[in-house]
Amino acid sequence: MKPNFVRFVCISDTHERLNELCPRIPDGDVLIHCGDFTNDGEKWQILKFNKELQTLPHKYKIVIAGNHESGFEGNEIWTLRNLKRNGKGTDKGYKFLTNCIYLYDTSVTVILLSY
Ligand SMILES: [Mn+2]
Repeated sequence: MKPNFVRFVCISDTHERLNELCPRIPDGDVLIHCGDFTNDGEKWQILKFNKELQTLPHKYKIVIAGNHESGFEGNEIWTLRNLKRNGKGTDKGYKFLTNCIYLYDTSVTVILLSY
């Protein structure tokens, strides 16, 4: 990592296997997880991901939900889901993401200070 540069590291589709992938994720200033960190959005899956996120060294961690994070979308009509996803997920599951900045139809400004 060079001084006076910002390194973004973008990942997605870790599907409950972030812990296995952690050693291969490069360090950086901002980690962006572009969704599908779970298979079904179940609470235990979210908590597992949240715990594993904490082990990564990035200064900022930004996460959005993917289609596998069932229940994250507030206005979702659960009866329109396909059978495989029926009954799966966690209503407002994002509230269990305490080790990152969770974005949904919003943005964030991060400030990195160099010394
Ligand atoms: Mn996927």
